[in-house]
Amino acid sequence: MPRKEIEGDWVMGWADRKRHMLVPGKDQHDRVIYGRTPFFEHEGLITPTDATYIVAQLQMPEPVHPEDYGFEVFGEVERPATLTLEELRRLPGHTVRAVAECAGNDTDFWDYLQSREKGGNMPKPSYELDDGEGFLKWRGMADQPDFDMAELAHANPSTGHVSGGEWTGVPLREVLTRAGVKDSAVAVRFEGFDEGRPDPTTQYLSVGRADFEVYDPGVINYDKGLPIEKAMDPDTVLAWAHNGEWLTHVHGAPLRLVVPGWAGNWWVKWINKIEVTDHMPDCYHQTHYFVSGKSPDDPNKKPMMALGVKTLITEPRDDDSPLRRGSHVIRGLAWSGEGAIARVEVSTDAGETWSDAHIEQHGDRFLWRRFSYLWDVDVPGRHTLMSRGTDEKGRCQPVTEWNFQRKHFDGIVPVDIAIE
Ligand SMILES: Nc1nc2c(c(=O)[nH]1)N[C@H]1C(S)=C(S)[C@@H](COP(=O)(O)O)O[C@H]1N2
Ligand SMILES: [Mo]
Repeated sequence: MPRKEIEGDWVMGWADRKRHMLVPGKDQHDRVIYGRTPFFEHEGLITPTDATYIVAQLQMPEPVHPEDYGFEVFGEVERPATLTLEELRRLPGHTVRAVAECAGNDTDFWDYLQSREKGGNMPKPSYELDDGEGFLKWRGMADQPDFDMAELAHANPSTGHVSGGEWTGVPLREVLTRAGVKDSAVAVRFEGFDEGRPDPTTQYLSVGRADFEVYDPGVINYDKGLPIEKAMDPDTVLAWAHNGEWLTHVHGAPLRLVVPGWAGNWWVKWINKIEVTDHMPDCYHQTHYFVSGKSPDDPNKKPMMALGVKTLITEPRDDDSPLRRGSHVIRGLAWSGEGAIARVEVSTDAGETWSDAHIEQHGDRFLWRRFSYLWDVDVPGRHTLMSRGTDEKGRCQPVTEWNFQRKHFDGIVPVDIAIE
């Protein structure tokens, strides 16, 4: 195994190990707007803030000073109100630890697993962090006259859009209850103060082709309409703090929504308005973008919500090969969108047989669990390692069906190890 670099920054005057940070992707104004998490370096469950992935669909808005900040609560409520951060902070608080995963995380693995099953030769998508340049290359490309989809296809690595975090704020239901939600409430629409026209390139990239019409809503504010049941869940939080510190601007300061178990796009950042509605609102990123279905013109497209069940082997990795005969630890992370992980199994023979792994249990339903398995191997040659998770609801990996946008990937990704 190559020796890992341990020299890093000087912290409080002393040499330290290397700190793992995301590699930021910047927009044309040099604002950090995108970044992937180096989760292979995780030794615990909480992703440090500087390593937490970043996605902004429209633009990076101008920051709002917390003292100038307020948001409106209106619609199907008895007492519409404008709340400041100070007022919000007087309500009974709540801290939730949860995995945040972008719906598009690992999207290229849909194709990889299909190719592998058919004996094809698509290379395994890389988990390596890039320099953030790939992101810049495709942004806005669909609006260029010489736009070429083939060139674009795998322009941007899809991995690393997942982090574990601790979020502190107030349960959304505290705010809704105080405002007097009416029985007619069906959804709660959150609107961010970021605005822009959704880049059609995003959808071409997601689907993998460009021979269909992308719905163009024009300039919009980012918004989502959360169904009232999930809005009233005690773990759905309006958060102003992240990992023990004030929320940073890129992650949605002064206030963002935290929806444990549901894909990142529900976690609306930079909240400006909270509108209780008596119908499901037609939000671009809900009705047109983060949807399941068989094709772009499938009449049965549906908004995607909870994540499936997922495990990821973080150790060993394909490029650790060859390993010596003997005893090796297989280690990884497991999470689910509908509750705690109850079981993780590991296979060292490409899925022929499975054995239970050790799970580091804890009390946070929506935070990932570390698992490990001691692998004794004395047969040289190629070995294929796999892991699969089961959650407390009995859902077993993989859960999510293939969909044309290739969102919510939760397939079993094999790790190929050569033993010498
Ligand atoms: N206002 C607003 N909220 C947003 C977005 C956005 O573009 N604007 N992007 C969403 C998406 S797609 C994801 S994956 C998460 C990313 O959150 P993070 O950048 O804090 O990791 O924020 C969500 N909330
Ligand atoms: Mo996302």
